[in-house]
Amino acid sequence: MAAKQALAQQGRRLILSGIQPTGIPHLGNYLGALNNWVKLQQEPDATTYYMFADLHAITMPQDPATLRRNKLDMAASLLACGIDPKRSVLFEQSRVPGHADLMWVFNCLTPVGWLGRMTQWKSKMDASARGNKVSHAEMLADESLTTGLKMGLFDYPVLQAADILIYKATHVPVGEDQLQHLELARDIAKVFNKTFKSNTFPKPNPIIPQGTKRVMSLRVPTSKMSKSDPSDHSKINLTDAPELIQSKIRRAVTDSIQGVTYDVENRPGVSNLISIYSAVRDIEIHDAVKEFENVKSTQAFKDQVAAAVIDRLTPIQNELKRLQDDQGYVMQVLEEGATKASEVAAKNVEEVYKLMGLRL
Ligand code: AQP
Repeated sequence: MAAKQALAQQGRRLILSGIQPTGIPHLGNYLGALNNWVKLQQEPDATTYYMFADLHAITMPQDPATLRRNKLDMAASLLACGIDPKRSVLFEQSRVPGHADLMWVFNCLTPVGWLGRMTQWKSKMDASARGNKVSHAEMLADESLTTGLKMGLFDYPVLQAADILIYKATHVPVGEDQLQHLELARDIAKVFNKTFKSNTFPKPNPIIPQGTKRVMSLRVPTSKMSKSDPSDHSKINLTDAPELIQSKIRRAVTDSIQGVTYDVENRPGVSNLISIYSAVRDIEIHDAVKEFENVKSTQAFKDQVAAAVIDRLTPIQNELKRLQDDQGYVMQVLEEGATKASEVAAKNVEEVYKLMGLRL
């Protein structure tokens, strides 16, 4: 029986990904991550774990009531986007103690210098403190440049490594901005295996989804669309009503050049809208550009993009409304997810503790 099970596991990919419950997911989260999560859970060789990274969310200040509401909205949104609890383990990170347990073990193995080089904590610092010329090392050495840098924010790539390795995940869907953290997880896995002369952890590989779009802000199209952007007009939330989507896209920053052409460098706003259009319609960029060949005005172009976005989001929004009225079901899914994830995590933490001599 065990041999049969081992055979069935061979060549399987164990995939883990997460999203921070820091607000309503937006079109960027959907096109860059969630849509791909739904596809991955349908692949026959994949076991998929998807989590709400609530412990990561608190690396920045969070109002408790808002965080609670965001978590519920996020759960309903993920289900509405098509995450199927029969195919995927959907769970809250903070419900599985193994993440923090393993993080502590990894903290005791990870050189501080590795974390000093990570770009994320620096990017969350106040722009004036970031200063282009100040290196990571210089920043860390000068307390006045890192006011507000909490240990959790500095250390969260180690928690990310624990999130991945606690399930012995072999694959992690990531955006390019997260590759550095995945590399750190691979290094930590290597250090652990070497220190304790074991093959406990696989080296997780990135899945960089083909054709996935980095959706940019509608207000500043050179920055990515972000949940925490204070301007609501910079993003399209999955819950936005059709009229609001149309108004946000109509007001999206473009340029005064005639016609619709794709040129990310010189026409970031127009290119972002083309890219959104091609993604929601599941067509190639050059086919999208062709469709706009005879468009009469910028407003007509924007209205066509808005109509396509609305078309794509309407079924998700209908399902989301239904789920928001069925909180009992959403809570039950999360309960079952936490139970399944905790079983696997607890077993793997025990294996680690035994190897390290923490168990008698
Ligand atoms: N604009 C984007 N375009 C494409 N993909 C994106 N993702 C985020 N923004 C875009 C992808 O969504 C997944 C979940 O991201 P996250 O919520 O864990 O954190 P994030 O990347 O920091 O997303 P936000 O929206 O910018 O959140 P805040 O404002 O809270 O920091 C990831 O796979 C991410 O690549």
